[in-house]
Amino acid sequence: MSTLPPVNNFPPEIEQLREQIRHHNYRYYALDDPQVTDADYDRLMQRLHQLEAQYPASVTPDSPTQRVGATPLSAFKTVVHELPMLSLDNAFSDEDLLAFNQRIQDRLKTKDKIEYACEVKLDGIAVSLLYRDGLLVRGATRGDGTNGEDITQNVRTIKSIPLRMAGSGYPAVLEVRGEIYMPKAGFNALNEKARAAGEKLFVNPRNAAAGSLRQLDSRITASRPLEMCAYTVGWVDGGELPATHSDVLKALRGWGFLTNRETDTAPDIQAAIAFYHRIGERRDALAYDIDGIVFKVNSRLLQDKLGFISRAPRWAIAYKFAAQEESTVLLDVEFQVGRTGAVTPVARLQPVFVGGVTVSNATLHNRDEINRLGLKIGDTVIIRRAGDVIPQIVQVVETRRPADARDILFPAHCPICNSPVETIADEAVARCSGGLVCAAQRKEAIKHFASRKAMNVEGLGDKLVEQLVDLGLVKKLADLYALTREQLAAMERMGEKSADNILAALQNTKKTTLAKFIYALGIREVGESTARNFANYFGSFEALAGADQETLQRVPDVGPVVAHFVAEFFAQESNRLAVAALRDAGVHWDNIDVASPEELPLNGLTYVLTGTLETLSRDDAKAHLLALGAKVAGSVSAKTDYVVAGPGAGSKLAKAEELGLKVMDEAGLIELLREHGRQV
Ligand code: 5U1
Repeated sequence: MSTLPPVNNFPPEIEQLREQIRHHNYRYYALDDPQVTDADYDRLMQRLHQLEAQYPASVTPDSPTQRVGATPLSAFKTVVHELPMLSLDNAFSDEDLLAFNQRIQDRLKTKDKIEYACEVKLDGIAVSLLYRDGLLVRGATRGDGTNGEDITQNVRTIKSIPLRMAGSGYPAVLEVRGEIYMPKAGFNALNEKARAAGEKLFVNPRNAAAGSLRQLDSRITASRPLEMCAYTVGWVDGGELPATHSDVLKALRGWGFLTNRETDTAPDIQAAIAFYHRIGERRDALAYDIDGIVFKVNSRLLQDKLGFISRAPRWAIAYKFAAQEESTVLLDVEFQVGRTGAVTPVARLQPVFVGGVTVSNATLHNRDEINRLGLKIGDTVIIRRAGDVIPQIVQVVETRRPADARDILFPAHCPICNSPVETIADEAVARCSGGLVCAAQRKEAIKHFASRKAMNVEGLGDKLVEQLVDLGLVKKLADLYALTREQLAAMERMGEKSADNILAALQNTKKTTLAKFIYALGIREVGESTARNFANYFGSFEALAGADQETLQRVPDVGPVVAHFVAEFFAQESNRLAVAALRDAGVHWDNIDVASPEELPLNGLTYVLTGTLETLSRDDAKAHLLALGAKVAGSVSAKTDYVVAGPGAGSKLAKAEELGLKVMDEAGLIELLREHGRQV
């Protein structure tokens, strides 16, 4: 980085810091390739804040410290777009897209293949950013395409929007257009916080982004996890742009804008269709919501020849994915009882096709959720099913409430065992007080015990567990090991062969690991990774069972709530007896030689697993790495040390290669694990 001359006798460090911070913003947002840690970045910002406080006259509007405006607005001013912000025609099938290509060829009087730029269509808010001589001077919403709202104060708070463009060679006037959106993780965290505070939740990331941009107080916008991806330019003056759309995007990246990574050029319409289907398969795994793919004729010369029809360009189209939200009717609410006795309301819906599947049930979580939604039976509701997420009711359409809509009444007694349902103060959840007297809780506890990540008893599926409990053959966990061939063979859809297989599976899985056994007990809030942490910390079951709450909280990721549930579990004699009965039945494991975390051989290293592992299951690979002290992360970043890539590894492997990270295959991982004494 160059050393800049002093400005107005202020210490040159001020402008140097600004340059450094802009450079790191560029690395982080435009290139997705940070060169410093978050802590180092924060230190630079802190130092700049400090110097600017010392030299207030040095502060310039494009200083990285000047993102948040101090005074809230009373209203947004209207902006008239110099060039209208267009909308897009839609396609809903491959045939629609082929017809679009045909229209273009016909209009251009050519049979030549048309090259397309392919981009994801982010589900956010379209915005226009105006730069003069590289400085952000205005941010506006699309509005009706002609008149938008001036949201300059708010867009300035979004860190992926440069206040001053990077690089050089940009036009004197450049209007950058794109989408402001809220990534899924930020949206979930925001809603979690709102839920905890008893506040209204946002319906989806798009509404959250829109609501965040519509704030008159930019400090609120600044607190929201928004990003902006540039996807085109509008008004340009005093400069030239590249000849193709894909090169315009590259130029924008060079000037410091975030552009979407899921972008490609397709040499013809068939390749464009393949791009749509490829992204469609990965839609749920993306970090943000998309509602389609946008195809644009790549040549800007051809774009000009094609022109516009009403408010949409002839040279672009949005090929939409299945909607993730639909409306339907709430027919009834039933109540299910879970493993820990939680009584959960479940919505029975008029079947509706949403997010690619037909949905007829949705969880309602708890009483608070029903109150928050203001829900009644008979209401028309909006269902959202994004990816693998359980369908949710996100909104009631109050204008369509029928006159005979009914209130939802929580049962005072358990629908399964008739024990009283209790609601503990400060807990949103209502619980059946029946404990293991309640067949529903017993069934869920046994299903959990036998499940893949717990004891992994193959063949002992949910339906079979339900029959065994209903017939009174299994009253407690250890009863599983006393089942006979005759008893099992007499169950529905079972023969002697299946009965033998289940008996063999029960025998084989008696030898387990300490972590799996702890997890299998189904202690409240003790998931797989917490169970693993307990096993690694205490080394033996006795040490865990005898630990007090203070000691329990020394275990990584264990706070007072988990410590309370664990201590409570072991304080109950019925639970101690249940464990003793399991041990009497032959369930056993090896204790672990406990080493302090710092002594573990992979302490401080972060691994990412991607692609298919053929020998180890992914869960086992993760468990082995964690046991050796490594961290296992879900995504690749500059902080990753090793990527373990199996066949079919996709974008994570590509990113690892881009970042120059060390990559190993499964054989390499197994060798490493064995070197450190793991039995694989
Ligand atoms: N990715 C992307 N989204 N999107 C939306 N590109 C894009 N282009 C648009 C719109 C409305 O319009 C231009 C084709 C003018």
